[in-house]
Amino acid sequence: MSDEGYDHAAVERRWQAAWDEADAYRTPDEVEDPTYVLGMYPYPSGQLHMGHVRNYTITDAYARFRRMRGDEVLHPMGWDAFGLPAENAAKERDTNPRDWTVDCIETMKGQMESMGFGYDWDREVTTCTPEYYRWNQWLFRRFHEEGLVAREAAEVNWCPTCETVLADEQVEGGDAEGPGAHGNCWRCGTAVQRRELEQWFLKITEYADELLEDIDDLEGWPDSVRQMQRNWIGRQEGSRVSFGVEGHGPVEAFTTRLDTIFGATFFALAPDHPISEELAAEDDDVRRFIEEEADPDGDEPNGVRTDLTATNPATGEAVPVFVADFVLSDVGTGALMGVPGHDDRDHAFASSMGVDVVPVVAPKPSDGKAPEAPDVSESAFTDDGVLVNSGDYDGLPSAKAREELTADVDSAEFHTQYRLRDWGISRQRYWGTPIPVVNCEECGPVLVPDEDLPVELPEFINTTGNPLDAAEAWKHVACPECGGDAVRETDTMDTFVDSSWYFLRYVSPDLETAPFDVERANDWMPVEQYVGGIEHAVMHLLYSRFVTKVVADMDMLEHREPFENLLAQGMVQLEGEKMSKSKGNTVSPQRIVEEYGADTARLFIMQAAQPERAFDWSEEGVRSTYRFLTRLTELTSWFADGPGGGAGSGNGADDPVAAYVRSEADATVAVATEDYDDLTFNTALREAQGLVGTLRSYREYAGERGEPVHADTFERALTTAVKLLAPVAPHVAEELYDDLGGDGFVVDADWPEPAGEVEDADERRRLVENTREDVRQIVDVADITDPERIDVVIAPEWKHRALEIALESDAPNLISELMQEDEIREQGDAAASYGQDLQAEREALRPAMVPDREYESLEEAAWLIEREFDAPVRVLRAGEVADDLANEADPGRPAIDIEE
Ligand code: ANZ
Ligand code: ZN
Repeated sequence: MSDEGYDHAAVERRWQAAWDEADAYRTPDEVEDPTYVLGMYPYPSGQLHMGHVRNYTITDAYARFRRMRGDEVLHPMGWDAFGLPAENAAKERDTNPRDWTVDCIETMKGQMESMGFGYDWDREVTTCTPEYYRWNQWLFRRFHEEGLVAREAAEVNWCPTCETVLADEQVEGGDAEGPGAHGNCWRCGTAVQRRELEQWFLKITEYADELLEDIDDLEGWPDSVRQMQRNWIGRQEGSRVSFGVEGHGPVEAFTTRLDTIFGATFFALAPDHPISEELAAEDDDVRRFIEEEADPDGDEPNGVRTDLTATNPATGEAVPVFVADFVLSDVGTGALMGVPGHDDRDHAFASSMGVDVVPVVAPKPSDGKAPEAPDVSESAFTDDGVLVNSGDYDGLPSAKAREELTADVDSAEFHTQYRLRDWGISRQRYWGTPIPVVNCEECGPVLVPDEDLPVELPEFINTTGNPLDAAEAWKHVACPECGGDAVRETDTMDTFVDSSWYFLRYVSPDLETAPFDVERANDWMPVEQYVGGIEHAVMHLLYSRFVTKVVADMDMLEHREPFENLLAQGMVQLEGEKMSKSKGNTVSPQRIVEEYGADTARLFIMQAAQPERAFDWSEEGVRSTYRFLTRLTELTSWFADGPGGGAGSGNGADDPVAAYVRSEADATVAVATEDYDDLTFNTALREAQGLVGTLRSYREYAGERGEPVHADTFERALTTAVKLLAPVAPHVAEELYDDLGGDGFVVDADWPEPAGEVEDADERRRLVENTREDVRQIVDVADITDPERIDVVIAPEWKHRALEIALESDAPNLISELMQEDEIREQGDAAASYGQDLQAEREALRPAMVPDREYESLEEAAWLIEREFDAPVRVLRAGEVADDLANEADPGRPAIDIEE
């Protein structure tokens, strides 16, 4: 506990209880202006970490901001409660995943409450409950009815020692993703094998085009995420073309560069292409390559020459056939035509294999010249160009050649290829949604009818394999179709199924007749602001987009995209490294809450950086945030107990110092509101803290002069600062708002509005800042220790006029234009010299305020200069001083005269 700080623990306890009591975060039932703000729900690991705190502080602050601005906000929270870690933890601790998960949820919920997140807990969604996962099963049936479910054999990781399927995360060492994964079992270290199993797929590829095209409309998403999704879908326009392989007939390859076919001097097959596998049975070299050497992740392309040749359909020539590891079995057809003259990888491969390299595309020649074949002996020429060495096609541009060749070559046809694969949702483990299928000997796989849903998980059995396989009583059922003996599907669904629609469940979390209420979903959706980690940039977001589109096609939703705006929050780091349990460099949110309070933790995180950026945790930063809140608390008590309590009203509305404070408050509101709107909380908070700083100076200044502060001004500005901080530091804001006599909760209060003019706030601030900086410079350069008096002189009218002309004019010679004005010409040399300055800085000129407004602004800010330099300040108009002093002043940059 810090004894120098405010009593954060008491404040936070008090307001959390008050919010609870008043049900302050209940979502309104009737909504006119629906705003859905959502953070990605967490996996209930049992520990809230700083990444969570950052994520949920962002959504919470934004939700509170929108609420104070008068919007009706839906801001729920739930649990991504299925998944492997719970199953592993249960095995280790000899408990069951349900109890373990429920415990973790309880702990984390408590931690979230201690952070002061304003959730509507009545809408809590927990995916491991039958009330939730029955709708996964229901949706699976609907997808099936729409023809969007397929059952196919697919490979899984298999540990022969543990006799169990392993998730990719359970395979250690090597690259465990995708086909060809290799590595060792995480439990026993045995080399992992691949096994084919019948699995269920959702046909996301049917939506590939729409998913791709609609990315263009997601303007509220970071470009990086949009690009990652495009790449993941990976649409490529090209051609399929067959090469006749000796003894095997035509073999298809995919190419985006059919224009290069005359340069296809080899043909290559993936190691697991059916022909490669056939060859491996007879040819030892091929077998050895496939089993021992092939490394799809290696830097160098490797391969083995087979005894076969293939016929290039364009040239009619026989080319050698290789089995090569850079040919991927799950890309295109698993075979490619190798064009070393125009593809880098093919070039590297051909060079090491001694295959011919023939240039067939030349750089586009300049007009009238003949194309000249590029030198491809050292490296490939990979751009489009004009065909050479290509028979009748010579001279055609690449694009045109692709069209013509695809039409002319018998075995070629246009083909659009995707990188995206159907979504395999089968997981051979217990802690997930049972796939609602029964396998009948007679009828094959039969879907469990709606009225028998949910298919509930049986009790957990602690075994090495899939506990559902061991659940004999649960497994054996009558076939829903023929009534005969049948066995349940023992696979469960990928947990990405749960998260692909949970945002829809929040709109009607208790609905028992459907996954969500259509009308409410139409009201609340799309999520207006979604916030989460960049690690979900592809899968979770893509699956959610897919499910949203399917549901829309089933007439259950009017929206085709789930998330309008997406913020991917940056990492919380310690000394430049991502905080993570495995690195052992985490900072416990709980400790920070105990020592400094949730408000300090939230405020520190939010002011440390823009939310998208990574930032470094700093204990010193935390302490300084805490000191700020302590000072604010102290300032508020001083005011509430003194001037705010009616002790004195201070100088009236015409006092320039009070006027300064009022315009600062207004400017602060204007800027901070825009920043909140843009989710740049760090700058909004800097503004609010700046205003608090101004108020503290005001208090001191008044105190030094033995005058009271102007109570109305002070109260209004302080309340403004408190409200601007409220979304981020809600507990202390409630406390101070209450101290200041606010009505009800600050979370329900109206967002502040500027009371006066804020249009020239930027210029005003710049003027004051520049002036202060100039005084500092002069004092510094002239080594003035004890100034007697500081004069600040406004630029003469004619200079203002000249600046105006300079801003408007596009005449090449600005000076002669200026000299047409009598008022300026009369100034002689001074005018010429200022004209030259303007001409020189023409691009960078900014408008200045009119002289009267400059005068007024500097009068209002003079006290700041007086305090800083401990000398009286006079603000003077040009006419009040000698011409040469006045002429030193520019608009926006007064002249300074200091008397020692
Ligand atoms: C001939 C060719 C000539 C190609 C040329 C490219 C350049 P990118 O490169 O991303 O546009 N390809 C086809 N199937 C493949 C597989 N199973 N594994 C690895 N690579 C494969 O992707 C398209 C190109 O990838 C295709 O076009 C093919 O090489 C290669 F000057 O065909 B190309
Ligand atoms: Zn049957």
